[in-house]
Amino acid sequence: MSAHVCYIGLGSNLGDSKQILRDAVQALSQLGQVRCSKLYQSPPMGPQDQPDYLNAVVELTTSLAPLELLDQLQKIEQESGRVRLRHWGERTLDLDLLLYGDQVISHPRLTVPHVGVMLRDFVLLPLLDLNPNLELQQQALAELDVVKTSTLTVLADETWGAPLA
Ligand code: PH2
Ligand code: MG
Ligand code: MG
Repeated sequence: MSAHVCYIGLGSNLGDSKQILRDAVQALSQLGQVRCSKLYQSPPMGPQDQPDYLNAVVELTTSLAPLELLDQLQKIEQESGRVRLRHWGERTLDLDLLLYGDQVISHPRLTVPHVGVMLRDFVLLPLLDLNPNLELQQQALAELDVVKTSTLTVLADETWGAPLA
């Protein structure tokens, strides 16, 4: 079965977010080969009366089909004890399938590329850590204004997700 290079957005702003994201990287590594972006702190998009988020992106090379992968992502979210209090509000773990190879998917359960990819600095900066030349709809992501003007805080380099020795 052929492998696909996918990108998954990770976010958390409830609980021990760094440990929750680290555990998520370990769980994702059971699904294929992983590479981690840097770890970022970002102000909340949506309701402002919620804590800052930790955000990162994982590159996953997997032979799972898109909906199989989505099932696994939702399972990891649930197993992390996911709590989601309101739309665009605080949550313990959010795993978003951002890109699946260069496929365009429009399905009741899954839209790929993810609607937020071109718009959100907390997705774009970590994506560019992993693939600085990434293009979407013939647009180099590194050239987007939202990237050039971003003020996200880098909390840790690419080694943050590696298992502790
Ligand atoms: N996720 C949300 C809502 N708002 N804000 C930031 N900075 N990062 C997120 O991952 C995020 C958010 C719901 O998924
Ligand atoms: Mg999300
Ligand atoms: Mg989500």
